[in-house]
Amino acid sequence: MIVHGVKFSPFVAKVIVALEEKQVAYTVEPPAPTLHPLGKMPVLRDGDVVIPDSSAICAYLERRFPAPALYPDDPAELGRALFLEEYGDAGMAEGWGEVVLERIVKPQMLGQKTDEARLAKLQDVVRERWMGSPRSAGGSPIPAVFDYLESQIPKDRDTLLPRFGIADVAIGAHLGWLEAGGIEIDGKRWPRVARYAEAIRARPSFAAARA
Ligand SMILES: N[C@@H](CCC(=O)N[C@@H](CS)C(=O)NCC(=O)O)C(=O)O
Repeated sequence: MIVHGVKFSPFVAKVIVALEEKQVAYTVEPPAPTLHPLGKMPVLRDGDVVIPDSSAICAYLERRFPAPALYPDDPAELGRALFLEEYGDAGMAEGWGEVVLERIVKPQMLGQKTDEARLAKLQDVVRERWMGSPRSAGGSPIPAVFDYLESQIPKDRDTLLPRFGIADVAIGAHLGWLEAGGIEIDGKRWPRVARYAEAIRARPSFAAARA
């Protein structure tokens, strides 16, 4: 099993966490943009099988290695888990790619200087989405990411659904943007998010995705 990508991408982290949870052996190799029709990472190679996209890969891994299950059997729980995965991949990830490009990729990988003024504007945009009063593309008020997550994380459990699964894989991975962007969770305002983020970060599969 080969995962093409770099570990600091939360989308790559999703795949690594799923492989770790299922105890499948894998290696991480450099991004392979020619294997992805959108030039993105991750891409999974399993012999002759090539799968782009973290969600497609995780669903593939579930069928290929059914235990332990990461997707609920119950239809309502499955619907909720898949929405939370999509919320992470779309709602949480939005805007971060450019922040990481300016803050990390340019100086550390491309040998280019960070455009500090551009970075500050990009960071304001993600702060507004995560902690402010954001609106949808159509102008409707929507909950800030931290407010929505606070409403979804149970008071007394460190998994979103009764059992650890794809929702935690995705939401946990996308909480990883915070580190890349230099944003801390205010535990007084969002106590459940702060507790959940700490618990998920300590899980061995997530530690392996960072190592
Ligand atoms: N929907 C895709 C999103 C993947 C994605 O956006 N990956 C980013 C890295 S975080 C990427 O490859 N960006 C490079 C590019 O777009 O050229 C997935 O779930 O895998």
